[in-house]
Amino acid sequence: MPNPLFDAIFAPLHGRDTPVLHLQDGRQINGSAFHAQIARFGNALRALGVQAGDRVAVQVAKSPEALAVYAAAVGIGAIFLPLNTAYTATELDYFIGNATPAVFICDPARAEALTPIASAHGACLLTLDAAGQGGLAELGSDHSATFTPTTRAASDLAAILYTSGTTGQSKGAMLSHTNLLSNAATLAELWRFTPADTLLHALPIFHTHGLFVASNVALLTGGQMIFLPGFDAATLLRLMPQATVLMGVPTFYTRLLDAPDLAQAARNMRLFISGSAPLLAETHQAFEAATGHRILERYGMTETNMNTSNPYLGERRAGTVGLPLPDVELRIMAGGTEVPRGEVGMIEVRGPNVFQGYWQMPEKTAEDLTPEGWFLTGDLATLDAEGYVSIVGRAKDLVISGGYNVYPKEVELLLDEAPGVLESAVIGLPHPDLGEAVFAVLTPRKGDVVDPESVLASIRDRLARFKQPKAAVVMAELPRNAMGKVQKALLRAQYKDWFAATS
Ligand code: MCA
Ligand code: AMP
Repeated sequence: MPNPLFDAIFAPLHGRDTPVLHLQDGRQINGSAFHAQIARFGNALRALGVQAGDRVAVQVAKSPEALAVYAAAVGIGAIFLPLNTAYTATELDYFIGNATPAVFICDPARAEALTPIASAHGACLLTLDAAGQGGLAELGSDHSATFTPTTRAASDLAAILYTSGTTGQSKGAMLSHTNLLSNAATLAELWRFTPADTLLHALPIFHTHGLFVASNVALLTGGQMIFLPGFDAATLLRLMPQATVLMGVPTFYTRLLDAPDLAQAARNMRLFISGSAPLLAETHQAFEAATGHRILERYGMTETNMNTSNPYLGERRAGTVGLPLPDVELRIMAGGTEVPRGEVGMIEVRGPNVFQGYWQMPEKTAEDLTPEGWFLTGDLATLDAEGYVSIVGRAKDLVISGGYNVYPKEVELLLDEAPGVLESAVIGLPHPDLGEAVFAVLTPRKGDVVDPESVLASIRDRLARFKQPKAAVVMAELPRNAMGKVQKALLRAQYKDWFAATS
């Protein structure tokens, strides 16, 4: 196959005269028009000199054109690198410096601020705004709508997605054509996607969930998407009667449950899917009581795409992430051996979905990926008698806030630099809307007085907003165990009701 991912997902759009994308304003884009847009972008990027294997970095608002850039980059054999729109210039400097893309596409409003970063790392800066206008669109309009994809092997890279690290340093997960395509095909079959499906798409398209799980699966099966710029409960309810499937993070579902008329809106829906963060069993039950639908929960990671899913036809068991996908091997390990059923260990997975390693970080790759191909997920889980996986904790120090991952180390490193702060501990606390919210405990240097608000203000421009603590407190010192390790579990227990009490 000349270009496995492009040929399977985007090439079939050529000549399709039915809609592929429906927009909030009622506009529809049919397959051939979308394919023409992809072709123009692909030809424009080629004309700029972008070659197979080059990185194409993108930090732009969600739009059909932004999705077309993904397809174009894959089509010309480049490696697509999407970046969260919340990242600050400081964070972007790291990503662009680490990935050294040939092209960096950003919002026109940020172009001036980001020009020095692009030039410092040798990237050509282009723009694209939320309405699909900007430098790239202008270039594209000069190019042909006829497109021949660049030949790629199944093992060649199609994308790099950065995932923060427990050391505070982000790592670029390298994903091959096979990684993405095999997972999309498996999910499409398991979840019974057909060309008759219309996916309500309200997730961002810079992470695995919205880009690979949602968009790839819907496009691979010839379906349609109602492509929304973000989540808004009222808009989702209004458009739900025209859709068949919704994919969301648990916050989508808790917010929908608060909305009136959910049951009426959900009447024609075929499937509700949740992932990226734990869905509370009580949310699952409340959703079923309100709509009659049992949410199908699945589990995955940036490095592996999806690993497990509750069944489509069998029992969707609340509080579990279901069974390993048909082509994914999963084992629960402790001390180098598999634990007996029911006991807690770390999830390891192996299969065509497992990534190719971290971009230019062979030592980090070796820490998480064994020579036999097992990926050490850092998630703690049990298996029940029927093989359902329940995630019970994380071996990695990670907070998941509204489906976004926040690695405390990255936040602590910045907080520790604030005037008067001796050290900090960042933890996740239960939050009624976000599931978990980021919270900081600060200790003062001897003789200093620390004002939590000023400390939080000092990191405001350096860290994406969703990573910033929603609240901070000062303690004389952090609790430590005999080894000197900060006892975050004690802090979590002490402040567990903070957001319940303040929201
Ligand atoms: C927005 N804010 C947040 C979050 N989102 N703070 C903490 N956590 C968040 N998740 C902040 C904004 O910075 C802003 O702060 C304020 O909240 C309101 O912003 P707004 O954009 O209006 O928020 P929203 O539209 O209500 O967004 C909440 C959301 C969104 C819908 C839950 O975060 C979202 O779409 N999450 C999905 C994330 C996702 O796709 N994850 C998948 C990763 P201020 O007002 O102070 O400026 S892939 C993955 O995890 C794996 C592989 C998997 O299994 O899928
Ligand atoms: P990411 O960094 O975005 O790749 O996040 C991956 C992590 O999200 C996993 O290692 C899990 O800790 C978590 N995760 C994803 N889906 C679920 C789920 N359904 N239940 C619990 N945790 C999940």
